[in-house]
Amino acid sequence: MPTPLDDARVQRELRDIVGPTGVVVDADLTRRYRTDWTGRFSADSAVVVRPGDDDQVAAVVALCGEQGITIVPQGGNTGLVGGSVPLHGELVLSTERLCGIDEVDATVGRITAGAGTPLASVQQAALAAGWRYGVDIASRDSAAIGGTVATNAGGLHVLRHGATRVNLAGVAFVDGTGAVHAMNRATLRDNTGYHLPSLLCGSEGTLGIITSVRVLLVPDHRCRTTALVRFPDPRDAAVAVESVRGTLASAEAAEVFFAPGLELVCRAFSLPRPFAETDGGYVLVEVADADDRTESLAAAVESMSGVADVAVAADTSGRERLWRYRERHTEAISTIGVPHKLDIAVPPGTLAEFVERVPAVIAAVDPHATAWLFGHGGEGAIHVNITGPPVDDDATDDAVLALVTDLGGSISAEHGIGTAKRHWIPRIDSAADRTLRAHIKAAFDPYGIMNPAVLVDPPM
Ligand code: FAD
Ligand code: 2HG
Ligand code: ZN
Repeated sequence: MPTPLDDARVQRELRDIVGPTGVVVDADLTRRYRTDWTGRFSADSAVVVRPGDDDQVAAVVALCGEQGITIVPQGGNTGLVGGSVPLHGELVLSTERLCGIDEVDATVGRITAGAGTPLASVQQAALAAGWRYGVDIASRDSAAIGGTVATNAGGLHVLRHGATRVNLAGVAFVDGTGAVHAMNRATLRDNTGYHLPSLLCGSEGTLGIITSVRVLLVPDHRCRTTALVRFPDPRDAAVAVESVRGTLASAEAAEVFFAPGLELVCRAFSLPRPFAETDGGYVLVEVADADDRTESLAAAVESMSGVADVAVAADTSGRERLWRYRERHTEAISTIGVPHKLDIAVPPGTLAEFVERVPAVIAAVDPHATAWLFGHGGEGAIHVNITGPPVDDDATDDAVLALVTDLGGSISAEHGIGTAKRHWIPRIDSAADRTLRAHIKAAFDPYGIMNPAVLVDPPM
């Protein structure tokens, strides 16, 4: 069925706002904007609009409001929950031209950047100023800083520095009516009522379009040591990774993965096995401080039960060699098929039980499915990737999420709800919670045009 976006007059008006190269409709050129990173979520066609400044964003949103055109904001399109692609004929509003570091304050440790700036550029600007940005994810080269705010990205250093919301000092954004809001206070403290940047953080494009971001930086601790520890019994690995938070104040990462994932990574990227024996579970711990904390790391590993092998590195290339076994899981899994991705968390003390039970829960629904487990075990957050089931068959996903909720866990610890998990919102939120979410959305987006298929379910 034709939509207002197919109307030549509307496309002309969009070109008038963003310039002739700012609107992309050619099927080959739009492919990368309309298929998600995993290949699981894809649209047949798209109109992509690339504004170059806040006023252009505001004018595009206002036009969409008038015409009843829905919008999917898009940064680097590395999101893993189907929230960044136009699955229902939405206009794709790409932030890629809102790119660049606007301000680096090396005295207090603060950076302001356009929403489309790659996360890696923000990280590099922080290092060049003698600081570090506390958020790091493996998609750093492609993910945009605005996208990391919109998803409240977590990643590898949440244990020490928190997820994006904790590191966020301000945003500029355009709401669903086309009004521009600059929430970038110059002060380091701000307690003037509702903290709207925090609300925009994790909103997944449902409240407005973030056009600029200000983040706070953390000290650049140069003394770093990484240990990779193998446990023949996977349950020991799950218990050990959870213990790091309480035993090692200088820990910046506590990650976990298991033998099948390690084997897949080694096979996919022709890497040597880290140890002669490979069965069981692995914990990767990194400490960072102004002084060398290798001894505390050694003491923490010593206190873990069931350790069989340990590899330690304090130099950059050695640490990277250990990290790749963990970081390359996502890419390795994509070499064998289109995965179903879950990013759950379970309450402290239940990770070992979850890890033990989840393969059988998946097998009971689909005996041919394979589960891949890895993630941020230090916070009880685990990625369950499932290969085998057809892309549109949610049965195994639902079985895992049912186990998670039975254990009192969270159905999203990092990646958000998107379209993939939206059908779970009525199962986890009360009617009162859902009404409140719908009211918040309506306050920012009264015409209901901002990513309407994502996160917030329609008012009851
Ligand atoms: P997109 O994919 O473009 O968009 C994601 C969502 O945010 C969509 O709902 C979109 O509408 C919305 N959005 C994007 N930009 C804006 C904006 N400017 N204003 C309003 N809404 C917007 N995530 C983690 O949390 N931790 C990880 O460790 C991690 N590792 C990853 C590793 C790999 C290899 C990959 C492929 C992904 C990983 N991710 C991780 C997921 C993903 O990179 C993050 O969710 C990231 O924050 C998304 O940023 P993006 O710019 O690509 O956003
Ligand atoms: C990670 O921690 C990312 O590596 C991606 O959040 C997880 O691929 C995934 O499921
Ligand atoms: Zn993750």
